[in-house]
Amino acid sequence: MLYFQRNAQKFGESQAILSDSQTYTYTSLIDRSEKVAGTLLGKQTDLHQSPVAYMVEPGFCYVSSQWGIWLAGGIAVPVALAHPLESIKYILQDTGAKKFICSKSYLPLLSEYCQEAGISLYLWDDMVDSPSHLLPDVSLDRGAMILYTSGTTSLPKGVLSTHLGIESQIKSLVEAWRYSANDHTLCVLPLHHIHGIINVISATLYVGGKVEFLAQFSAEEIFARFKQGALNVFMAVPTIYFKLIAYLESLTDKEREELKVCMKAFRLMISGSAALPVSVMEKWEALSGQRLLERYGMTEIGMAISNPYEGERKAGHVGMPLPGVQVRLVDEENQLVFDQPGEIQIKGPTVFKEYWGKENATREAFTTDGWFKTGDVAELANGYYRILGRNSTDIIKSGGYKLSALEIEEVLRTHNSVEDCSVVGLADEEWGEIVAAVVVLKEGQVSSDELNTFMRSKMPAYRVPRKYLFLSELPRNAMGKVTKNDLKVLFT
Ligand code: MCA
Ligand code: AMP
Repeated sequence: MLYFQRNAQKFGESQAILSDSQTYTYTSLIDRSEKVAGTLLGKQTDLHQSPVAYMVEPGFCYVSSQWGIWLAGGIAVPVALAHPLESIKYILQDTGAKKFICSKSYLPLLSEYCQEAGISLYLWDDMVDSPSHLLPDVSLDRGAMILYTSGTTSLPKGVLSTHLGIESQIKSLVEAWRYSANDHTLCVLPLHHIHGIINVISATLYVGGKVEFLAQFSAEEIFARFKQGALNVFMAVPTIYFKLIAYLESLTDKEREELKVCMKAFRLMISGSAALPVSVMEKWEALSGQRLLERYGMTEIGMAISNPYEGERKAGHVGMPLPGVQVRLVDEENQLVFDQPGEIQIKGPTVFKEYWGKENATREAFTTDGWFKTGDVAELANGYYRILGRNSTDIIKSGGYKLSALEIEEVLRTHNSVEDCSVVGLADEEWGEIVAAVVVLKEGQVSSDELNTFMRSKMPAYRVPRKYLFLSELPRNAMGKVTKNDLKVLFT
C-alpha cells in the first residue's frame, strides 16, 4: 500500500481538508479517491503508469483526483487552471494522456478537443458510482507525477517523479521543518508545481495535519483566515509576501497590530521558489513577528537547501542541504569548488527520474557520475549557501513561475508582423523579474496592444511580455548571438 493511503487510514476521522466551506476527514478522502480510481479503471485492473491529466479546483476535488489516479496505478498530470487550450493541448499531446478528469467549470473548454483527440473526459462530480474495485499493488519505483517546467529549451519539459522520489521529498521536509498532526496550513498556491503540491499539501497530509484551501490568491481573504486563529503554518513565494506587506501597510495601526498577534502565534512561515529580497524579509518580520525561513528548490529535485528550523535564518541565504540531499558546487570544467561561486549540483533519492519522452535532454541534465545540473550559481559562506543567479539569461522567474524566454520568443515569432524578437527578464521588486520583449517588425505596423492580445490567446497571461520595445535590428555579438544584457539596459 502506498504511503499516503497507509497514513490516511491511520488518521481516519481526523480532519484532512477544508475547502468549499466543508470539512473532509481522511476517511472521506480515501473513500472518494477510491471512487475516482474505480471509475478510471473501469474494466482494467491497473493503469500501468499511464498519464492521467486533471484540471480541477484546489481542495478536496484536487487531492482526491490525484490520489485516485495514484491508487489506479496511473501517473498524475495536474493541468494549470490559468492555461489556455493551446497550452493544455501541448501537455496532452506530450504526455499522450488518454484520460482527463475535470470539474464542471472546465467542461466547456475541454469537451470538444478531448472528443476530437479521443481522450476520455471524466467529470469529477460523476466519479462516484464505481463498484468497489480491487486496486492494483503500486510499487514505490513507479512513475507518480509529471510536472511541466520551462527551461533552456523552447518548449516546457515534463518532469517525471516516482513515488519513491515524492515520498523521499516529503520525509526530508517533515524531518527538517517538523511537520506534525497539529499543523493547520493554508494553501494559496497554484497546484501544478511542487511548492503547493508537495510542501503544502502532501507533507501536511503525510503527518495527519489539516490543509485549508483558498480558491485563488487574495490578500484580504488570507488575512481574514489568519484572524480566525486556527492556522499555524504558511508557505508562499516572495511576490505573495510583497503583496501581503502592501495590504498590511494600507491598514490602520490597530488592525495591523491585531493581525500581528495572530501571525506571531504561527509555528512556521516559509518563503521559496525565487529569491526573497532582504527588504521583504525584514518588513515581514517587523509586521508579523515571524522570521521567514527561506529555502531553495526546483521541480527536478524538490527542495534541496534550507535555512534551519532552529538556528539562524540568514537573510539573503538559502541555508544548508536538507536531509538526504547531497549538494556540491562545480566550476565550468565540472571541477569541485569550495571557496568561490559554482553551479549547484544535486544528488539523492529526491531527484526526478527523467524528462518525459526526452532521453537526450535527460542525459544532458546529469553529469556522467549522476549529479543533476541545476544551472543555478551559488557560493558557500560559513556553512550557508547563497544563490547568486543562473547561468542562463533565457530563464526568467516571475512571481515564483519559471518562464523560458525562448518559448515566449518562439510564440511571438509566429505573429505575421514579427520578423525577429528577443525576450529578457527585467529586475522588479514585486515580481522578482518581469518579462520584456524587443521586437523587430516586418513591413507594416503592429501595436504592443495587438501583440499582447495575440500572445494571451497562445499562452497563460503570466508568461506574456509586460513591456515591448520596437527596434530595427537586434544587437548581436561576433558569434551572431543576441546580447541580452545590452537589451535589458534599453528598458531603463
Ligand atoms: C499573475 N500575473 C503575473 C504572475 N501572476 N505576471 C507575471 N508573473 C506572475 N507570476 C499577472 C496576471 O497575468 C495578471 O495580469 C495580473 O498579474 C494579476 O493577476 P492575478 O491572477 O490577479 O495575480 P495574482 O492572483 O495576484 O497572482 C500573483 C501570484 C501568482 C499569487 C504571485 O503569480 C502565484 O500564485 N505565484 C506562485 C507560483 C508558484 O507557486 N510557483 C512555484 C513554482 P493581467 O491582469 O494583465 O492579466 S516553483 C516550485 O514549485 C519550486 C520547486 C520551488 O522552489 O518552490
Ligand atoms: P522551478 O523549476 O519552477 O521549480 O524553479 C526552480 C528555480 O527557482 C530554481 O532553479 C531557482 O532558480 C529558483 N529558486 C527557487 N528557490 C529559490 C530561492 N530561495 N532563491 C533563489 N532562487 C530560487
